[in-house]
Amino acid sequence: RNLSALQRARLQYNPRYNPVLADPAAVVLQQGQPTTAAFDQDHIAKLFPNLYGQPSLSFAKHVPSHFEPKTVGVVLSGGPAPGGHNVICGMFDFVSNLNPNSKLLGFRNGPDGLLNAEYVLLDADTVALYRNQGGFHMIGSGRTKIETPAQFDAVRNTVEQLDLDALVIVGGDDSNSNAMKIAEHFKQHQLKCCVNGAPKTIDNDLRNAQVQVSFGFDTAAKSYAESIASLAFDAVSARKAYHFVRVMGRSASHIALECALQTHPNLCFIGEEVKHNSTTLLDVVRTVVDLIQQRSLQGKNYGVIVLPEGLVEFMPDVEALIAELNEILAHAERSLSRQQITEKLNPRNAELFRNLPDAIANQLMLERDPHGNVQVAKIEAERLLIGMVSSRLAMLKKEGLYKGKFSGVPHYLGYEARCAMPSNFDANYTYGLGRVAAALCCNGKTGYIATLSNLTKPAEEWVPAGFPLTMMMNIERRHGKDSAVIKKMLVDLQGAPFTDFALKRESWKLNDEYRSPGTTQFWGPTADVVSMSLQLEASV
Ligand code: FBP
Repeated sequence: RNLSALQRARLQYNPRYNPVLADPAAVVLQQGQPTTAAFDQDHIAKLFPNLYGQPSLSFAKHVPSHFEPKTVGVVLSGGPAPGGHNVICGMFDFVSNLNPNSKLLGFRNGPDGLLNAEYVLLDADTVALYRNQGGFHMIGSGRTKIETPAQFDAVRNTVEQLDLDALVIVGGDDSNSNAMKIAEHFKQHQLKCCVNGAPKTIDNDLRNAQVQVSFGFDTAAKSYAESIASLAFDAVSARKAYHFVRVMGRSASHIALECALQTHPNLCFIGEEVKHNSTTLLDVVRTVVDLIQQRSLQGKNYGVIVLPEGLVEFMPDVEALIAELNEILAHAERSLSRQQITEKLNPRNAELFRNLPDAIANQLMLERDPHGNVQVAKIEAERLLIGMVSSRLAMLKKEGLYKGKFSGVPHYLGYEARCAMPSNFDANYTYGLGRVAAALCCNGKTGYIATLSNLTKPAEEWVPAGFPLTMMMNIERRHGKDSAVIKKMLVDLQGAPFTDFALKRESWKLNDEYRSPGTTQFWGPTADVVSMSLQLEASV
């Protein structure tokens, strides 16, 4: 096969994990205290009458016992994240070690595979091709949401038809919330099939007291930070342009924050702070213009500015516009022109919408994803800012208040990192999560998420556990209905990573303190260095 030297070398890498997970037949799960939910306990208890309140589970080693062969399914759900293949490898090794007659079925293209019983039997030769490799293409992924009674019935049919003992859903907060609903549904229908989840998303917002990090974040942030540092050094070398870099991260700015900690850009917006301070689009533009004016007084007509892709939704004026657009678009029976939409908006939103460049207005009108999210990946906020900053600087120039030269170069760092080759951290983390998820399944546990904690220590000391998904849930309004979902974790403005950033950022504005973390390393002294966010969080 046409593999690069690095791909071949990574195929040989043996992920490291806690020895407690080494012999599948010797793993025992010890029950902790009964649990409740993050919020809205009574409501959630009513929605999950069969599974609410299950105990947390810790892992220990015992005398090995005999296990009958198991048939386990796996689904990759949502956007790809580095390490997905290793979850499957970890599961495969665990179930086939437990009993060589066990089977692992990979459902094709996300939840659709479950609905349509489209799957592939994963054998040792297939799995061997994907060890420590980026991408989700071993079985594919998808964003279909399982929500209607007919869809739940279809999933049940598939599981019964294939006589599945267990199913693992690898996904973000929405997919894991769905895993819990499927687990409850199966229990209610007295199916033997267990359903458990694994925490995936580069956005790192599936996080809480139990889940220390979601997989893929470490690699994706490293990959973006490498590019941002290169752009920063390009800026200071060529001295002629401002690079406006939008990075992925839909509802939370964890990626932007980590990239800022790694690279020290002149400016980085954190969506959660923008929201907290009620910073409007015009305020954001003014902040950028001030920076450019100040730097030009020092002869610096260049720089690097980082923004999270979710920024548009955090600015209260744009957020209000998007909320009203969501309503209008959800209830529209046919497609509406920009003019027709403008007429339906309240006067304040209409004015903002009218003043937006055509490209951005069109991007805001795009269809929402199956979970009701605005597709912020397609909203070119960096171009919007460059346009608005440029007009304001032109005005200031006329008034004699700005004498510099401005050239803004837009960049979007998004999809290129979601399938990057997983860092050692993500390779170890996902392989371990796969083994933990398989252990939960093979020991008859259902409605749990697989976790590993103590992640700033060597991988052999990471602590495996299973926590009931209901523990992380609250009630949120989705599509006009109350729904039990896992609470997303946004950037905590009191937390250690943001505090560290807030202390240092003033000095990055005018001084060029750019920092290069370099390319993700797989060997050598820096190969196992974890994200700064994780290090800072663990240090408190
Ligand atoms: P997940 O939450 O499914 O992991 O996806 C997150 C993400 O990568 C966001 O950062 C981004 O906005 C979005 O996916 C893009 O989604 P799509 O692939 O549907 O364009």
